[in-house]
Amino acid sequence: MPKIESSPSTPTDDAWGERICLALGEGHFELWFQPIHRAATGEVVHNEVLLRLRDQTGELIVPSAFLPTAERTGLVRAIDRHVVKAAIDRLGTEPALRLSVNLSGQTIAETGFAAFVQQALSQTAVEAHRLGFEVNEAALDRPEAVRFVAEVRSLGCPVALDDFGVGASAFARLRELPADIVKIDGRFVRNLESDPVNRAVVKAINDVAHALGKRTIAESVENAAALQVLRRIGVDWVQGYHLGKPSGQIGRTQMASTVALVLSRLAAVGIGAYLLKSTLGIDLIEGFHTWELPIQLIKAVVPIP
Ligand code: G
Ligand code: MN
Repeated sequence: MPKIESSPSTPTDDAWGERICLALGEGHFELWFQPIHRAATGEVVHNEVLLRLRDQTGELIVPSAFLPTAERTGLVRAIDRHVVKAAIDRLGTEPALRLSVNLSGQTIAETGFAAFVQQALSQTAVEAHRLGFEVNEAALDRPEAVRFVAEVRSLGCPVALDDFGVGASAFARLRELPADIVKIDGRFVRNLESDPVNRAVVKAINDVAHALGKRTIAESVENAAALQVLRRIGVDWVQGYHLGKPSGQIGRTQMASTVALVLSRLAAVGIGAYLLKSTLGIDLIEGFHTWELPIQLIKAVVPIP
């Protein structure tokens, strides 16, 4: 357990501090997961790790109950290390899985945390691109935090700016913020279908992020109408109760999305082959009508007699 910085603590902090130390020592923290889907196809691209504390009565406690104490006492750094280690262990057992882990400002400003990540990855031989991090813009006010982000990005870990749009940052700052992904804050997304101002905000963030070469995620997608609007705007990925609630199980691509994905890829191949033949006269398979290609491909995938 790392040395904890002392700061004025309250009786509530003392009680929660003890519970947190006990939970770390005895394994009472659980990783929960919420899937992030490709907006166009519904396919699950990765899962966000969300922490839960299981108390002695079996009740689940959400981070908003214990994080304020953890932040005040510095225990949040031990919690973040625990979560990163547990996430990497999970990645080690599932080669196709990708996870993103939330980190606090204190953790990413800590000297040696990037080295901790690098060592934990190399011990388990997990590829860095499968472990992402989510940090908020306020955390990046400290130069040490910016250095951490540069270090893990150079290892290959994707970094997302969490809850973007509600902090103090202007678009001008987005250009300087070192991140691969922008997560559009859920407050702009929840009532998207009925609020034209929020639609304009989401479109603006999405356009600026794309112009800067970053991917976008809309958080808190709660209904089909909001998802429809996000697809029209061109947001890359979506997350929210409408698509998948946080759960103890990893979120996976549903069968219907898999079928939609296979069909859309087949259609793309068919259209590509048709364009090749009609514009360049290139026949992919001699004596074969290009319009037959999607049918043949479907037959290859689905066993039709
Ligand atoms: O700040 P961050 O994006 O890491 O917060 C994730 C939190 O948002 C989690 O606690 C999760 O339970 C919550 N959340 C996830 N999806 C939804 C949603 O569709 N609606 C609402 N209101 N909250 C959500
Ligand atoms: Mn997050």
